[in-house]
Amino acid sequence: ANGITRPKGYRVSWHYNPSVENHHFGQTHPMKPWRLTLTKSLVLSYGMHTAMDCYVSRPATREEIAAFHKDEYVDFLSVATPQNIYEMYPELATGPQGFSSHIFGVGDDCPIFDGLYAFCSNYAGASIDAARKLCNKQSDIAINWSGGLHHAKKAEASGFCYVNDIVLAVLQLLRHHPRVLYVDIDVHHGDGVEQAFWSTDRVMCVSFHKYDKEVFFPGTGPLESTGPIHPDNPGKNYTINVPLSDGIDDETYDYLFRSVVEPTIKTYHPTAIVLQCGADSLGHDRLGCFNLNIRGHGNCVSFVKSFQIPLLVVGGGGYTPRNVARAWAHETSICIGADRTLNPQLPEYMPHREAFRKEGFTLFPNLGGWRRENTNSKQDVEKIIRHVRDQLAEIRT
Ligand code: VJV
Ligand code: CA
Ligand code: ZN
Repeated sequence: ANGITRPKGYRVSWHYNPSVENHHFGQTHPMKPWRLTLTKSLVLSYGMHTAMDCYVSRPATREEIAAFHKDEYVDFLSVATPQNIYEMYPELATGPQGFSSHIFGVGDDCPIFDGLYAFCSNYAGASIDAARKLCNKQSDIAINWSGGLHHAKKAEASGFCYVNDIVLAVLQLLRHHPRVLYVDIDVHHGDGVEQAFWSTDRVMCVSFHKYDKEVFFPGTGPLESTGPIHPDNPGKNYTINVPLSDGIDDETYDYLFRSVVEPTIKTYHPTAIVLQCGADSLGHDRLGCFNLNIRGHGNCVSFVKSFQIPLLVVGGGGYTPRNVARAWAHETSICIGADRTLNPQLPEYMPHREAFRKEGFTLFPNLGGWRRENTNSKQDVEKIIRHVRDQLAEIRT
């Protein structure tokens, strides 16, 4: 009745465990699992679940998490609670104002909340499940909107991320795939994934992000940061960074994305791709500073999909929940080939419809153009494209 059918010739799976919605970083913390509730509401109300294989994912096991993370850190995550944390580490309570602690990275950005380990193991389990569906060819595109937490390090929480589900999923893909391409359109630099695969040519990491050292988190990812410098290190040139300034618009981003991603795929020949779709690169994001619209953001998904290479799609940042949900619902429709079928007006009857009132119940509100101007000049953009072209020429040998 809504015109949504299974895609022809390929399979899409959706991996999700609604238990992730029950966890809260804290009342005023910008990371809101509510965005996942809204995303699910749109996906189901449009009937998009009927076009996918839908799996309730299981929590990742301790051993699966320890495939990347240090044992002591996994132990810590699995036992820490808001009640026992100060007993275990009294120095957390006595740190300087607005402390950023060095105890496994916990602090204001990464608080210890009730159910933290259940939250982490569930979003990680969904990414691992999704990767396995791609490995055994039961899916061509596998989606986990609750994943994409790209800042987590081996033994350290960072930037709202505790367990790096992307690294865990890539490790799964590497069991069957010789080369994995990672593409990250979150407004923040994908530093945790970059660091994990810094010294290998089996994973190529590409991140587009706002870059302003010392000012914008995490402060890494300049254009010149392309892997280890030593000529014998296999990771040399297998990292691509696209540093951007405030206000980038759909047109500029689309041009840059195509100009970087197409030659990268044609040079590297990945056998699987992981796309991190952080929605904090949209205009009007609470933490971001770009001017992308839902369609501009979604164009990145369409473009990557067009290469028809097994694709893992994960979420990431996104701090204006209703727009995150719009973007990820639209991108789900792109994955199943229904983006031209969906009614841009939201379904008449759906849970939480009121959350979308402000912009008039449309999937495509105007998020670009006027809040801040595009400070990325044509010269900046061309310099990036030249740099990437020269870098790719080095690995062709
Ligand atoms: O900029 C930072 C680090 C500080 C120290 C901690 N204070 C709270 C903020 C400044 C230097 N952290 C960033 C982290 C961004 C993480 C992005 C994650 C992702 O989207 O890439 C992937 C999921 C940052 N920006 C804004 C905040 N933190 C922030 C944190 C809060 C907050 C308001 C802003 C934490 C708690 C509360 N409010 C109550
Ligand atoms: Ca990024
Ligand atoms: Zn982000």
